[in-house]
Amino acid sequence: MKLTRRTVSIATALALSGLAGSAFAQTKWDLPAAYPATNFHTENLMQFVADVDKATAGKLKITVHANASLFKAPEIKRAVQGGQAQMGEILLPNFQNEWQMFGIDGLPFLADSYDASARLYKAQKPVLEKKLGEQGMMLLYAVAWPPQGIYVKKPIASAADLKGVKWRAYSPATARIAELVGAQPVTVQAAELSQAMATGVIESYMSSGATGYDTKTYEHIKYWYDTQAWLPKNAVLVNKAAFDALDKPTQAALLKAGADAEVRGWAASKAKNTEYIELLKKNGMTILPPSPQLTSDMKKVGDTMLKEWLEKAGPEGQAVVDAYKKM
Ligand code: PCA
Repeated sequence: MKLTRRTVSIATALALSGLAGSAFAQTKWDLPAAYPATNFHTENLMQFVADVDKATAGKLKITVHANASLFKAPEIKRAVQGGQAQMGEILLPNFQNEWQMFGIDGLPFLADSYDASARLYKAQKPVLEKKLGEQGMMLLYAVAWPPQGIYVKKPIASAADLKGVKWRAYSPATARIAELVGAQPVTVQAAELSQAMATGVIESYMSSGATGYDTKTYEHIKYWYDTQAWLPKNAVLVNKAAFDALDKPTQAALLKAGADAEVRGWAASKAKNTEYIELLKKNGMTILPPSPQLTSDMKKVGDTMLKEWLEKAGPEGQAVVDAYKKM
């Protein structure tokens, strides 16, 4: 073929932009997530994906599979580890039984505000990154859910009022809370929560205003006690081999978009918390502060759980708690 001036100039342009040879080789990744498309974590993921698309000029296309449509919440971590998905979003405390440190942000009243939660993340992050690294993954970013309160059908004055109640758990820690207050735990992930309420499988649970709104909890449960007990985090993971297979500019674009998503996600969580609570009220839910008795009962539950956690987590856990308390 005789090279015209035009083909030469296109080839030169491609070479200069670093796209030669791979200009049409688009990389496609899947990103399973467990929460609905309208949830603020998922919206943040969509923005992240758009940012990556833009920064790589369409070279890395990531598809978000919301609402546990590709993998169920407890399966996402293993899918990323095994490379069935190149990325995934998990709820860290879901994996506490595998390694206690995954569950530190699921303990009641260890970190019960956005500021405390950000400090706990800082203390936890080095060991979290190390552990995920050993498992062939990278922590791209993590964002806290809004503070957790108690959804319950009837007004409660103390933890004793939760005895015998069918209680939805989403993690080992939320199941342990049920045991400690004498409720009956059933583990149900967010994607199945609406149905579990509709069929009467559960009548109470602890979670954020976000999940109460996402799942239309107000259609079944009328009270939410704003205990602000803990702020569990979602973490976005990347399979390390998939990351290593990307070219350097694409890797840099992914890391930059991830860092931006972390900042944006924490701000959205905070701002949306107020919005979600307003939306619950608008839909007929009564939002109440916990009574001093209920607060002190729940704090006692938290103390017991921290003690149990430290026993299992050992010196590594103690070191993270100590580092956090010094911050
Ligand atoms: N919503 C998720 C986890 C924490 C939260 O606020 C859920 O209830 O499943």
